[in-house]
Amino acid sequence: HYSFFPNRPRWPPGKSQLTYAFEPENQLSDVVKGIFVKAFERWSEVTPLTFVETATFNRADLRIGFFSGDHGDGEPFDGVLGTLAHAFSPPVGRLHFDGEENWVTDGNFMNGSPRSAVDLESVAVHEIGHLLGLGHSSVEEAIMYPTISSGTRKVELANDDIMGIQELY
Ligand code: TQI
Ligand code: ZN
Ligand code: ZN
Repeated sequence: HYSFFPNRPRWPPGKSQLTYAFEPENQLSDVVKGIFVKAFERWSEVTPLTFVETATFNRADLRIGFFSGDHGDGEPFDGVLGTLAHAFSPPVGRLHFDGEENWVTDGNFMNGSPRSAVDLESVAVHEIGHLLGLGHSSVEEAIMYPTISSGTRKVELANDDIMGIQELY
């Protein structure tokens, strides 16, 4: 079953359009940015929320970046595997990915791909759930279930995720 953060933080009811921006120093490719478009779509399909990219990083509601090790927010990353990413609950909107992971961005887990490969879209859909106010779920099929096997792709919301997000928005 789905859960929320303590005190149920959420984006305010009058604010259905959320802007997002990428850390300019990361110089992310269009392929990576396109993965975020798809990940946001999973949630906008089932809520009144819309997500629009903006160029002004400092004014965006949701700020996305890749960082290694200590990056100044008291939650350092730990290299390959372990922590993959973290997101802050509303109204903070920071979404950080561990730059040292072997991120898979082509959706292909071929034989022989490294055991440490992590599917970026799967992690992005999960972290956006946190950004919007969802905690973890006890339902194994749910995007918000707290573990995923390395080399696995899980990008479709389960009914449990949909019921949770629709209770908030
Ligand atoms: N990062 C954890 C996560 O996002 C951070 C975390 C730990 C957390 N406890 C929390 C966030 C409680 C909110 C509330 O869950 S992670 C997965 C999964 C991680 C893990 O790097 O371990 C995914 C990030 F579910 F697969 F294990 C993304 Cl998809
Ligand atoms: Zn961080
Ligand atoms: Zn999580």
